[in-house]
Amino acid sequence: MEVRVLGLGHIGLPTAAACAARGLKVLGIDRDEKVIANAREGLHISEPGLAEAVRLAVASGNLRFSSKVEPGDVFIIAVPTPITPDYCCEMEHVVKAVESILAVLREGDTVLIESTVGPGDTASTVQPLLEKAGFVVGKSVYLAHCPERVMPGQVMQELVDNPRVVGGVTPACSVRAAELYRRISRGEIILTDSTTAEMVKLTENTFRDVNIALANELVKICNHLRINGLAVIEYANMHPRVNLHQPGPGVGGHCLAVDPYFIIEKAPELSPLIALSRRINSSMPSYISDFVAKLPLAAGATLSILGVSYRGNIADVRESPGLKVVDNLSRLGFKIRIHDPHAKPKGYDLYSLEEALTGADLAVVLADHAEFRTLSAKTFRNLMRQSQILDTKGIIDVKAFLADGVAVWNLGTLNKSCSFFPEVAATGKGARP
Ligand code: SAJ
Repeated sequence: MEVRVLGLGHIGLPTAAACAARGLKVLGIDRDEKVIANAREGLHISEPGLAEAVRLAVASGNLRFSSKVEPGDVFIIAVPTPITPDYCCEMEHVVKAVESILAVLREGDTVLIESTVGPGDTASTVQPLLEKAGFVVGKSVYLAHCPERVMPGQVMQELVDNPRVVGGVTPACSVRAAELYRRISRGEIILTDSTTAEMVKLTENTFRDVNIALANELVKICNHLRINGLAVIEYANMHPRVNLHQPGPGVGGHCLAVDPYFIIEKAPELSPLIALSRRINSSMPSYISDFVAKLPLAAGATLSILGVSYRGNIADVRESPGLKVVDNLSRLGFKIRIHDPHAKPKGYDLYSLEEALTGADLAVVLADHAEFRTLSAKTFRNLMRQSQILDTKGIIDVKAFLADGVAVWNLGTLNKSCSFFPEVAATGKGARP
């Protein structure tokens, strides 16, 4: 089976390496020569195990790279589908990628769309491109949507272990598409239609976005009621059928912060809950910066920002709520010193932990990197001018820090007078992010 992977990004490159590791002959294709040069080293994406997997695949002779499409048996489309300014799914890259294979497509070939698209898009946008080129989809070529569902940071393992939903535009397409996934996946392979597969993917991320919006709304309500919202969530999650997610500074990344809009686009009148959840999560950076603005800090005080990637332990800053908080705080006139052991956002100055904390008036934790979980109260106390922390990710042991002379707010205690037992500030452990 000769596989062609179009788009060597966060999904395409790991997928190409995973296919090659299973003995398939793979050509990774990208129109950007720089991406191809980097891909050979497995370097342009920071993902544990990826560089090594690419190196091994290239050394085995199973993985090659090119900017030109070649004939093959299976074409995997893994190009970006950004969101347009009016919150729709931008299909331009998918269309161009599919058009680029038409000249080499042969009878019996399979085209797999892994890019996240709106419900119905594979059948309404991609199928006509193949038909216009003279193919009969489901007979002379096969077309399916098989969404990627891997978590950044554990992509190499999840690519192989996660179940795959294979949605053909005809039943024959599903059967053909499943052949590839049976070769590379240990997870269950579920056969369905393409619109269902598209909706499954979007539903997974929308479920998380709506759940997180509820958690964020709950902490706002609890701060208003002067009770600890993190404790409420932690204790409620002890019920066997409750699974509230973790409140935080907002929702980032290119999945949860984007995918719900692709559902709204197709049924705006029917999706008020999904739309409202997006608005609630998008309001969180301002909720955090408004709180900081109300603290008795001197004008131009120095804030030490711990973590700006959109999620813990990764370098990705796409749609990062942490950076939105930083931008708000800069506009308010605070001096900002960012420390992030993973991310290197363009246009922002970065500092070592010591530089960031020395002389600072408030530390703001905006990403739950593992490195921050082991910091001691002493580090903050010794370096900061005023040793106080706003922990938006619920990772600081409030009780221990308070006992060690460091003031801590978290999302459960933004209304400081709320704590009935100030030391019982929940850790957020009960939430299952
Ligand atoms: N977040 C919270 N509270 C939580 C969980 C997450 O505020 O309880 C925030 C994170 O901090 C982050 C954002 O939400 O800013 C997104 O985080 P995430 O943990 O959902 O991770 P993603 O977006 O990197 O990956 C998701 C995953 N989807 C699901 O778990 C259903 C992943 O499996 C998908 O492959 C990926 O989206 C994708 O590509 O669609």
